[in-house]
Amino acid sequence: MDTRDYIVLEDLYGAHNYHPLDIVLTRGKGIWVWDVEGKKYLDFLSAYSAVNQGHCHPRVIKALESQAEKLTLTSRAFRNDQWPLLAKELCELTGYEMALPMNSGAEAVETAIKIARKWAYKKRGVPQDRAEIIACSNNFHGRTITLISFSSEPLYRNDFGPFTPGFVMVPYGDTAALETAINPNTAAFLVEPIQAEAGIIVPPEGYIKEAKKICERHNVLFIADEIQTGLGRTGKLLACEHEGVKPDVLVLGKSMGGGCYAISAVLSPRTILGLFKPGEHGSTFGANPLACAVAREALRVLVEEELIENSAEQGKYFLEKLKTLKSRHIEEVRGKGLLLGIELKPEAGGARRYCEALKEEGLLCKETHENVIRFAPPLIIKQKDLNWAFKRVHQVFKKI
Ligand code: IF1
Repeated sequence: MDTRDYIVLEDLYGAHNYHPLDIVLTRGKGIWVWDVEGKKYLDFLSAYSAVNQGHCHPRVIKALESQAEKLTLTSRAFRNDQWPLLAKELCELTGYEMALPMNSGAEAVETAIKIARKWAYKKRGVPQDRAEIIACSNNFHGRTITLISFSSEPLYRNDFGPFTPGFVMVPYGDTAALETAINPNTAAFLVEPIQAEAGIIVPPEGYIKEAKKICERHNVLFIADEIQTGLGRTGKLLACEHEGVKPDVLVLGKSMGGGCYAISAVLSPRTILGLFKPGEHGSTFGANPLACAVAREALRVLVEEELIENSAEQGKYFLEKLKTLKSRHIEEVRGKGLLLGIELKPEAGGARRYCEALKEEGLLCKETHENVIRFAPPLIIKQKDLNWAFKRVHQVFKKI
């Protein structure tokens, strides 16, 4: 079977909820992936930051294999010997007291919302069923009905109502609007430290710090969705660290699973997650020993291979290089660590054709919305590979 055959099959039997680049990948190693024709590409997307450790990292795969031979799933009806260790290691790494494991990012954000509501009723004295969560315009937190209920993107919402009530929207980057939106029923403020999906939107400097202060002043929880920005992506363990902020509730996902297993988590002090009582929340696959063994190794790799430091260093290097691009089509180059984007001018004809052209040159990246090309290579990437990538980017901008 060749590329065409796979595409025909997928389009015939698979739902069309995506518009992928037309390459069919079959193998990955480190920063490289290969398609079914044997053509090699540099992965400059990392499955939206889920593959921070690189494809098929030998240590992660070894952890996966050896755990798979021992025990894979118990459900939470019984305990297993991996979750306690992951819980401890994750709390020690991030500086929190308690962790709650889920599978997908969306589930973890839903979990954070549930516990914020319970906290509001038990600790803030909000009347039952009146709790409000403040979220930001252009947010992306996942695809469930509740999460799209406060999306400002019509594509994610239209035709999927009715929606979950209890959410209030404020413009991203606007602390005055946040403070105005807070009222006696407010439970939490939910925010991405950098809005990745919205187009690598970096908020004004000091925004996260000021927003946290406002939340403290009004006794409102500050929930950071670091599913994409966390675990080294922006050059710090957590993107909130850039402003010295420790969220009350932290949501992690994606590369926690080392690029090979879905696992996510919510972290907080005991005073918050400690409010969950047995039976109030859970998941069949949450904290399964296979996921936990993989996550433990994925986190060790992140620290021991100094991927956070590498992300900071290489990200700075690549951003400087991108800034040397001379093209009348470029509006702005921005980002932190290895979460970078090129925003094109509206008249550039859209980011998609740039991604198509980069693919032809062997560099895989993805547009976000109309006009932003997103770059997010695995955090193991070295300078010489960035030079290789830059040559391709440079060529494509020269050609188009
Ligand atoms: C898709 C986007 C990225 C996230 C943040 C929660 C979630 C995500 C900050 C939910 C997920 C993914 C979802 C994936 C593509 C990707 C994406 F373009 F859609 F928006 F990365 F930018 N919070 N982001 O980025 O996590 O439930 O998916 O595990 O929907 O196609 P999930």
